[in-house]
Amino acid sequence: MTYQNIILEHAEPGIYVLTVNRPKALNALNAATLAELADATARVAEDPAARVLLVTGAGDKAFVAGADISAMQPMSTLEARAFSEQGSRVMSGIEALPIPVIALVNGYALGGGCELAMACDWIIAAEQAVFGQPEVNLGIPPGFGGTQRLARLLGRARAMELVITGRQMKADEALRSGLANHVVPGGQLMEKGLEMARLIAAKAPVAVRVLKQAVQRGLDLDLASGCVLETSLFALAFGTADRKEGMTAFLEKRSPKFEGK
Ligand code: DAK
Repeated sequence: MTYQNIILEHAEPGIYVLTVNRPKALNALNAATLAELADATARVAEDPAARVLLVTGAGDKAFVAGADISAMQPMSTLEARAFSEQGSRVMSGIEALPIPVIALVNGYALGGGCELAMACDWIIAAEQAVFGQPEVNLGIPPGFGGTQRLARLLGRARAMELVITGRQMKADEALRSGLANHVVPGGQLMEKGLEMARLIAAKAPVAVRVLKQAVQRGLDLDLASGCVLETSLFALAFGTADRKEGMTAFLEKRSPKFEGK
């Protein structure tokens, strides 16, 4: 598939950058863009050498300003349902990638944009980033998982307030409320993302994948079951050559060289 609305770059070994690229519509998500995002996600998932995916928006104004309102306005209920399912599948596909996915939120992340950012494993925001679920102002609820992921990330009361009032939240509030992990000046966003991606890419790849699974799957389990899951994943990682290398390097007082085996 050739892309018209997104850019997928292999920026550095193991590091992919996915950019939603419709700056004239503030990178709003229409069906074609969602289809391209699904394709790009599958391509990254199929690359065994992939270590980290960074997701961002083109231009300095928007990450993604939401689902495309002009595409949604004439939809029938059934078409809207299919659109919502398509969007939800894309968000779940990103969430299910075996490698860490970091959202670099460079501007407006509203509606489907906030949902896309929340489907990533964590968010680094530019100072000018603005988050929100303003769908209520259009007479609809969020349709790509927003009510569910926001409540899980921020807790019931904060999420409820945001989706019901539709108010916008600036980067400093996103940081305070736990939606964003870091806030940096806009010009430093990509460098900060790459810096973190390089750090992750240098870790033992199997351990990183196992850690993502342990935290993500464990949150859906009770504590005892989560600890059983952790033990299984621990044993899996313990059997790798990288585990031997990591421990040997520590004892030999040198840096480990991990190979993903
Ligand atoms: N869709 C389409 N075009 C958009 C857009 C969007 N979400 N956001 C902005 N644009 C377009 C504008 O129409 C404008 O186009 P032109 O007039 O230049 O052709 C261009 O981008 C620049 O936007 P503005 O002129 O408005 O720029 P401003 O700086 O004045 O304002 C803004 C920036 C982000 C505050 C404003 O554009 C805005 O409020 N945008 C809409 C934000 C929003 O409401 N987002 C949520 C979208 S709804 C469901 C399925 C899916 C969903 C829900 C339910 N089911 C089936 C149940 C998902 C819903 C959403 O995400």
